[in-house]
Amino acid sequence: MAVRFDVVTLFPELFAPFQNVGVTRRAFETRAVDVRLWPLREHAEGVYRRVDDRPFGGGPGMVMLVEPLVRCLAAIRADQAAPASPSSAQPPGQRLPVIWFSPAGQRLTQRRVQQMAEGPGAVLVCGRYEGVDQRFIDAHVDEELSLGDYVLSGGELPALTLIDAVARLQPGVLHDAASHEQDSFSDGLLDCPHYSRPEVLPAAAVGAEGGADLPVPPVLMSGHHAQIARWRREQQLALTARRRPELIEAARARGELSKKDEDFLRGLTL
Ligand code: 4FN
Repeated sequence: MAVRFDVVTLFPELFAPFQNVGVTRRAFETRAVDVRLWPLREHAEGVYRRVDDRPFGGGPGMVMLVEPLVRCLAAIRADQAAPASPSSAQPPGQRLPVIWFSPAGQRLTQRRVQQMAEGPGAVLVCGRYEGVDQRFIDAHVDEELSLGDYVLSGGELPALTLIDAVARLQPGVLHDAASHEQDSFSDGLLDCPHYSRPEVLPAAAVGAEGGADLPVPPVLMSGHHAQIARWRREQQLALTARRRPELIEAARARGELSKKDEDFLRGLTL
């Protein structure tokens, strides 16, 4: 089933470029991911087409108004029930959840991305200014998602992040299916280091004139597939244990560390 994203935003032009480049382009071309942009300003009224106003109680900044958002959401619901362009009618009774991006939300995880990649999609509401009138969130938002703890100027980049992460999981988007499984994080560990040509990099190529040349780790040139797989696994384990020990703990809790892995980790000096 296609994954449909209805995106409510004051800046729809931010979304177009992402649909035309890279591995995710195929997901949009094949309509495996169907992004529909809903420019919020079109649902504003009056000569000034206001979408924001000053906060009651005072204070700096502006707040997004409920009413344009509610009118926009009604238009989305109508289109989901009887789409102007086909292929994305929701099965009757399906109501795509409304997601609001904010630092108050649950952190977006690969697990949630995988769930979303299986469909049917969501309405993504992108905030601007200081945020939205709380009554919109209370009445219409099903889920709040956050990318992390920093100040952003809007929810568009979080929405694009989610769309990108979902798009690349669609069947046929990554070149080989193995890319999925070997992905860092499909096994919950950080990725191993990668190397390509040349086999020996002259020191001068990295600006270290007179220093030692830089060979690729010899095991990768050995042609010994089992040893290569073990080396990569151990590189993953070592990097993850040092940088993101909580991910080792989580993998252990899921029963994903072998006896060999545990022995390796025990011998590791952090
Ligand atoms: N940000 C914090 C505290 C208070 C406000 C903000 C903030 C954009 C609409 C929300 C930010 C970060 C990660 C959405 C930040 C995210 C946003 C996100 C976001 C405009 C209102 C706002 C976390 C630093 C304590 C602005 C921190 N993931 N307000 O950034 O939407 O999704």
